[in-house]
Amino acid sequence: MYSKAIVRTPCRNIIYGLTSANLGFPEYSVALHQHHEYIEALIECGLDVTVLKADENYPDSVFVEDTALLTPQCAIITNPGAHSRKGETLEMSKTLSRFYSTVERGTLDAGDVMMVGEHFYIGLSERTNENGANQLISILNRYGMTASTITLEKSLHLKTGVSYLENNNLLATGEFLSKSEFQHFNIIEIDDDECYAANCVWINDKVLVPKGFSKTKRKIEKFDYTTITVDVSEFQKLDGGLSCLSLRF
Ligand code: CIR
Repeated sequence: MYSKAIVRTPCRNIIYGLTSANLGFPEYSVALHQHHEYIEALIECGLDVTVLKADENYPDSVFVEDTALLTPQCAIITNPGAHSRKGETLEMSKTLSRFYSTVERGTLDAGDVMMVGEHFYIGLSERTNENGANQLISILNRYGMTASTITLEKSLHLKTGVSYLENNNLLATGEFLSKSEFQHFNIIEIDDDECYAANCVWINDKVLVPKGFSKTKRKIEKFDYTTITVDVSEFQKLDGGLSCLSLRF
């Protein structure tokens, strides 16, 4: 179960955020409104939410998930793969020291890391390389946790295409459906035309689902989860999914 979350208010410069999506520029006022609704959804799941101030120096800074990996035993500050995002970790590091006594340091985007109990799957992507993964694995091992790598061929981040919903249930789409490493999960297959919704978030037996993906929502509800729909269209324009908008712990 999670009790807390950290988010960061989108900045006006969000329109300059990194993207490959071809969906146009995010509308700042809509992004702010959607972010507010996202926070409401986290609160509805029982989380105490820390909201960091917008930082105009970092257009992508609303996507806090990439800046740290939070585990029950330790917090690991990352070194994001995109040059324009590297400085985002400074403030996150300060914030996390309020909640964790040890803040370790790794070299990767945490959007590439999926936690399944005490095991972590690390995507090798354009943003996370083997050195970064190995560094993270040795940190996790020191705390009695394990990790393994998965090579990504198409997706930006590992969690762009898979989400762990606890109880051995894994949402997956595209290249992840056939990965041998995932075949022991109950795979809930997300169709190509709803692939964005493969990034959902399990929080305390509820599942946040992006608005506009009704087939995925129905599939998740068939597994007896209560879903909460959140509109994140402005963040989708920057390749960001639901999970990218918060750190949960
Ligand atoms: C980026 O390219 O870094 C941002 N525009 C999107 C980051 C999305 N984060 C994630 O998938 N964990």
